[in-house]
Amino acid sequence: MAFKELVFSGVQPTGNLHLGNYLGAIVKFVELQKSHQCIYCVVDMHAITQPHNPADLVANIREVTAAFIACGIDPKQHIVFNQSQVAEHAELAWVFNCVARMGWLNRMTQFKEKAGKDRENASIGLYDYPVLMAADILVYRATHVPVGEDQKQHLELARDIAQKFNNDFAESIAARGFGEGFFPLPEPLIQGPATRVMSLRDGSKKMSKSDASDYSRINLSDDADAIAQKVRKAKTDPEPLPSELAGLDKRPEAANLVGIFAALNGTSKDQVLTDFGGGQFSQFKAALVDLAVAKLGPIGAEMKKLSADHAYIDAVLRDGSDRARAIAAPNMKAVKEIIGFLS
Ligand code: AQP
Repeated sequence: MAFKELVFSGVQPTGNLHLGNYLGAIVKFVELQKSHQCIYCVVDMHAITQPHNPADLVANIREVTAAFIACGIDPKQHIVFNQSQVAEHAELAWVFNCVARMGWLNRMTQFKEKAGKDRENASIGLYDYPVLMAADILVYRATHVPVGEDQKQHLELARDIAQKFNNDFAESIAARGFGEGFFPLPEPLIQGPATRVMSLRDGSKKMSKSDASDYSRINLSDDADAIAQKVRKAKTDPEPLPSELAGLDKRPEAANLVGIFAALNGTSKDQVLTDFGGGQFSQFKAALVDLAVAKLGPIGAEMKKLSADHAYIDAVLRDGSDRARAIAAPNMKAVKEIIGFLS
């Protein structure tokens, strides 16, 4: 069965929204609006899988929503909402809990990284996170999911869950006129020069919201001075920049900065090396500061302004939630019928 193309993706409101979230995900969200119908979600239910402060969570939900809009997402043409306002996410997640296998979840590397050594003490929600993520996507029967490289494994799990549901209930699905499968197998969209932006302090670690060092990341809320300081202090090596891509092998910090420059400038890493190869890092970093300030400065300013307008942001989320629910509810009703619930 051919599914109507629909884009879905989400960002957790866990604070410190950064350049990795922007280049790995949000820039693509903005681009896809031109060619697809899109649903962008502030995934607040994922944000409670680890200890959180309620007052910060409310502020962070508004901040991510403001960031979406400041970056160029149009909440009128597309859907912007927060996950917890659409109960069908949790409802479908329970059904998927009964479809997904323990063995599949035991392989998830993000849980291992986030739970660390104290796995016995991690929340069940953190372990189950990828199942809820599958429900987030599939409750809309979304076909395309723009994400950073770190979410690839979770997307594969979502595909496995969709496939198993389609197989397990094939007869019931066909009997209700849904052809061979009720759920599409969602395609990850992971492209471009910055699918995995690394920490500015350590090129082997992903840039992340939870890194204790603020110098490891550029926050979308950083002002020009903070951006300049962080880029200048970014770890590099003593060699000049190479003129060809192969010269970046085993130079993770240099490769990261070149990738960031390319993504911010809308060019390729090759082009960046053609322009800056052979030169010193100080020159390249000065150009990167100018570029980053020009691109991110206006976004940060707009984000702050919008975040403070609670009435506007809350109205956007309410309207988006109503429109999201209008798609999710009939899909969930069909799932209930397919699996044999009376509804
Ligand atoms: N460093 C990154 N490079 C490229 N893409 C990234 N993403 C996250 N970090 C990078 C992408 O941003 C989107 C939203 O991510 P998220 O908020 O749902 O969660 P996350 O991946 O857990 O983000 P963090 O910053 O890494 O948080 P912590 O520190 O809590 O682990 C996703 O599409 C993600 O791929």
